[in-house]
Amino acid sequence: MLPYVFLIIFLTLQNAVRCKLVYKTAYAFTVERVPANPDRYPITAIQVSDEDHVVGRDRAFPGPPIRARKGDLLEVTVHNAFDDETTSVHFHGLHMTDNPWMDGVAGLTQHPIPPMSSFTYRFNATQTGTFWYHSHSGHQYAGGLLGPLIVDYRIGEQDPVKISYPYTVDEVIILQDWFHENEHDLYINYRGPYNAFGRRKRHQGDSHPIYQPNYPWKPHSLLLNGRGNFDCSTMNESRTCFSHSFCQSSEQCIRERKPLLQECRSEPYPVEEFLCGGRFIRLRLINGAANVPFKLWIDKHELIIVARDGIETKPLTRKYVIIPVGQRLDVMVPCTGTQFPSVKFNIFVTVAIAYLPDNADNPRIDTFVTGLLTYPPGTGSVVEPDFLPVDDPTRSSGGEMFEYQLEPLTEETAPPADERIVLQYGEVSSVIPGEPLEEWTIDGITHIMPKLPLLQAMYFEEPLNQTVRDLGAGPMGNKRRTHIRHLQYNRTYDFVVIGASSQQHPWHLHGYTMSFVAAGTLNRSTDFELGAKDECGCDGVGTVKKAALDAMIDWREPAKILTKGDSFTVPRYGYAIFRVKMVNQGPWLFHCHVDWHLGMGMAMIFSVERDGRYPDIQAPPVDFPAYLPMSGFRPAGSSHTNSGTSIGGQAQVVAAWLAVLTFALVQIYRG
Ligand SMILES: [Cu+2]
Repeated sequence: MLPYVFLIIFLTLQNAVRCKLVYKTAYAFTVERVPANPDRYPITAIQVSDEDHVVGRDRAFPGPPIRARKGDLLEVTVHNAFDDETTSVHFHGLHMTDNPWMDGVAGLTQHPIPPMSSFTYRFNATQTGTFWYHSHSGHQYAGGLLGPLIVDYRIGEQDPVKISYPYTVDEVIILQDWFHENEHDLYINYRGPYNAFGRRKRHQGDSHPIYQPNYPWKPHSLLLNGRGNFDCSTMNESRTCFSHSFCQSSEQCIRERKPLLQECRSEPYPVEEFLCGGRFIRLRLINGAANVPFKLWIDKHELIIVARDGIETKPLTRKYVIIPVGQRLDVMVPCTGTQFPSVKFNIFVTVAIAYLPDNADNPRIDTFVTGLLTYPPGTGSVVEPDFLPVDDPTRSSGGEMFEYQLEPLTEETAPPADERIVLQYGEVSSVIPGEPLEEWTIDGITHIMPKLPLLQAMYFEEPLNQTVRDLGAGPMGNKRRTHIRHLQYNRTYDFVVIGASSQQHPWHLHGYTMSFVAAGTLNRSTDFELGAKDECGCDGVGTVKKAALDAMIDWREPAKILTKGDSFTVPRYGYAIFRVKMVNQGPWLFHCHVDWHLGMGMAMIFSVERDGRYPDIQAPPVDFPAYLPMSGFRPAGSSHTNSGTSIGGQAQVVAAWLAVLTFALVQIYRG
């Protein structure tokens, strides 16, 4: 009887992605575009595979789980099997201390990996918790280049979560928003420069039509561990989303259409199941979306939040959780469902309502995805849920501030800062032919990536003015250039991030975990100077007023830490304040994690320097993707005090030039 029971459990659960407790330190990933149907709708997508994890077109992604222990030296080889695209991989949340070469930001910390070549990321896992990896080239992560990365405590070290909540089942849920158009088309359609499809809006009281960006507000489906269940029989080619009547604008929507490549699959995928065995199940929730914050709840179960962004939190019991883009929440689910005769309970995932701008007329995004929490023996019916997502009684409670109640388990007070830096972001729109329809700025600057990866330029002491880009003024007075903020090594900063935007934004800082000491909303009318009229004739938002800043927490005083993390939300017309000691040298990207906004300049570089350079970081790896130096390579040891892993400068020069030569030969051969 017993083997039979196990067989049933196995058969029931085999379809779920399992982040198995298989620890490996060496991974060999291949990334490529493949025909896929993540939600039964056929489309091309990006597959990440390795020898243990080739799942084919029914589940092209998420990529293979990276599972390691603290202290492990990880080697992740990425083979670029795209026909004609470069790539790079960022390990989201890992600090890469003194080793910014491994941060994976194409154009900033490395040249991207060329097609049909490989590069091995080598780094120490120095933190524990739930992280993820994703492409930091183009918009590839929106197309599926992503996967989970879990670091456990060393053998013999005690995991505080496991002590408090003895669990035997440990699962990953990675969530995505998904479209039936590829990420290139979504991005170009949003950016412009002009709208070929006749979408337009009018100035108030003006009959002159102007074009507006078509932002991909409403995903076609949501994916849970790479799978959703879009029902093609419900496809509505005149799908509607919502509009902004205050601006007399037409609706912003990505339409549905019959699939180009194949027919939709008629039979649904089995719903992902997670076994509630023992007293608790640990769920590691990762928001890998390009755009939307998620809300997740489990019918008739409570969720105990125990970690956020890899930092253990004081346990907080909630009926639902909000997971903004880039964030990770670890939750313990008490397996209390045994009192019911049935054995399966719905896990519901919807788009958190606060995602929409405050002036949306019809604020409903009804897309959702489900999973199942299943009790042994794993067979049986699904319990009638208390309510469906469409009837969610807490639907309208925004959730923008959810993360600011997740207190760290141990650290309670942030020390005073040495300096406060205020950063204000916002958008500019234009209707000038040939220009993007919308760009984003921080302090008036639309970020453009440098000509040469800044890290290499700084390390090899290239002249900065030959490295950065400066394209002059954009059409709305915004400055288009490489946006660098030079910060002093070992100095503690207090950053105030002001959002002059009608929507919330999910920010991420590479290389650090920050301590948040305040967050909230501002008054659009009274806390900001009056800005120029926008393209609809409405009053624009100018700089935040000094009085509003003066009312904020004093940076010269210690402050209670509300929460810690590497990814955070700034509410609509709101702010967040974090403190961070700059202990990790290098050029670290600070950016909105909405992939479409990052593309339109919503980013800047925190360059953490000692004496104007990065003298204490490791030497670059010998097999780094080739780049052509502006003024020749310099031996790594000549003017730097490198750590013990430094390699001989001469060998490095030879290896780098060999790489350049090989790349050139490959190009000639391919051509
Ligand atoms: Cu954004």
